[in-house]
Amino acid sequence: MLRYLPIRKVHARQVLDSRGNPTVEVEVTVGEGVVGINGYTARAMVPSGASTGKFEAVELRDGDKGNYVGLSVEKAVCNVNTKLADAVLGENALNQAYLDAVLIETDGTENKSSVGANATLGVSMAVARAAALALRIPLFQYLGGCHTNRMPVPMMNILNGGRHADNTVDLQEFMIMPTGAANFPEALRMCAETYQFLRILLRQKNLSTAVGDEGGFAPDLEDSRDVLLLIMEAVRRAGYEPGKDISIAIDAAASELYDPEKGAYYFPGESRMKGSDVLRDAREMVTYYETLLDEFPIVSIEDGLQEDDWEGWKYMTEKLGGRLQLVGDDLFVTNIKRLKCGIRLQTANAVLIKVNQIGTLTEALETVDMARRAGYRCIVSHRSGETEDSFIADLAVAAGAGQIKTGAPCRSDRNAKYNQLLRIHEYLGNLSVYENPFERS
Ligand code: 2PG
Ligand code: MG
Repeated sequence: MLRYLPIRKVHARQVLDSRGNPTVEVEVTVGEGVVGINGYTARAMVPSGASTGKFEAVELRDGDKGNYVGLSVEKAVCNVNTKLADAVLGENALNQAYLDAVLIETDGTENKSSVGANATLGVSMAVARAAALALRIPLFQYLGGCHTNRMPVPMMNILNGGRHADNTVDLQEFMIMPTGAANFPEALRMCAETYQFLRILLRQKNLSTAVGDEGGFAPDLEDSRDVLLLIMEAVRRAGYEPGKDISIAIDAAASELYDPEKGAYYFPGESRMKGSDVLRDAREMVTYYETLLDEFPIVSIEDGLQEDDWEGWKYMTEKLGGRLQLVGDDLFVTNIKRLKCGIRLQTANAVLIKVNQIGTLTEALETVDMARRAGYRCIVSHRSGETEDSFIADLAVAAGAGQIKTGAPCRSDRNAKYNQLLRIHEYLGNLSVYENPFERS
C-alpha cells in the first residue's frame, strides 16, 4: 500500500484570471524516484474575489502601480517557490492535514498576511490533486472518500449586478436553482436553456445582453422586482415552472451597499433609475426581502446584511430563517471562528465555502464539518475572478455540500466547473445522487 508519497518539486508562476488580472498557479510533483520518471505533476490555480469580505485571509498583491496596475502577485509566487517549497519538500503528499498545518505555520500569521493566502492555497490544492493523480483516483473521491456520491444543485448567477457589472442592478447576483431536476445533467440543461431564453427576452426588450464577471447578463433594470419578473418569464418560456422546477437564489452582497456614515444600505442603481436616493436600514432590508419572498419563489438569500451586523443578522434569521436559506459569505468568510460565533448567536443557517477566503483545503473542510454538525447547509463557491481550474467542482462533491455556486452557464471559467461535474456524474453512473437540498426527506 502506498503510504509515503514525497513532494519532490513545487513551482509557482504568475498567470491571468478571467478578469485579466494576475493570479498564482502552482505545480507540484510527487512520487518515488527521480522526478520525471516516477513522478506525478499536477497544477492548481487560485481564484480571486471583487466583493471581498474584510475578514478574509489576505490575498497578497505587489501593489506596484507600474506592474499590472498594482495587481501582480510576484511576491506570492516567490513565497511559494522559496518559503513554502522549502517547508514541504520531502513531506508526505498523502497527509493533507499535516501539510496544510505546515503551510499555516510557515506563514505564521492569523490571516496569512505573511506569505499570502493565494500562495498557501495554490500549494494546498496542487498537492491534493497530485496525490489523487498518483493514487489514480478522481480528486473528488480522494478528498471525499469512497462513498462520495452527492452531486450539487447549481446556483447559477444568470443576472449580474453590484460590483460584478457596470449596470444599475444593485443586488449582486440573481441565481436560478434547478431544484426540480432529476439529475445533474438535467439540471445543467434546464439552467442553460433558461439562460438562452433570458437572452432572447432581453433582446426583445432592447436591453443589453452583455455579460458581467460571472457570465450572467448585466442589463440596466430599475430594481430587483424587475429583475425577478424577467427571470420568471425566461423560466416559463424555457418550459419550466417557477418554484417547482426552478427556484431563485439571491446574493445581495450587502456589505458593498452599506454606508457606515448613514448607517443604512444605499442602492445606487435604484436611486439613479428613480431619481431620488434609495436607502434602507437593516430592518427595512428584511422587510424588502419579505416583499420579494411573497411574490417570487426565492429559496436562498446570501449576505442579506453586512458583515459586521451580527444583531441585524440575528433579527433577519428570526424573521426569515424558517422560510428560506440564509447564507453567510462575507459574514463567515469560511472561517470556523466566525462560523462558531454565528452558530452561537443563531445567525444565518448556511455558509458559503470559498477556499481562498481561508487559504487551505483543510481549513475549508473543517468549516464544512462544523456547519454540518450545527445543522447549517454548505454551498461551495467560486470567486468572481476565476480560472479554467475546476477544483471546486470536485470539492463540492467531496464535501457532500449539495449546492455549488459557480456562475452562469457561460464563459469557460464558469463552464469548466459544470463540465467537470458532468464528468463526475458520468463516472458515478447509477450511484450519482441529485437531491433538492430544501426538501425534507
Ligand atoms: C460572492 C462572490 C462570488 P466575489 O460574493 O459570493 O459570487 O463574489 O468573488 O467577488 O467575492
Ligand atoms: Mg457572496
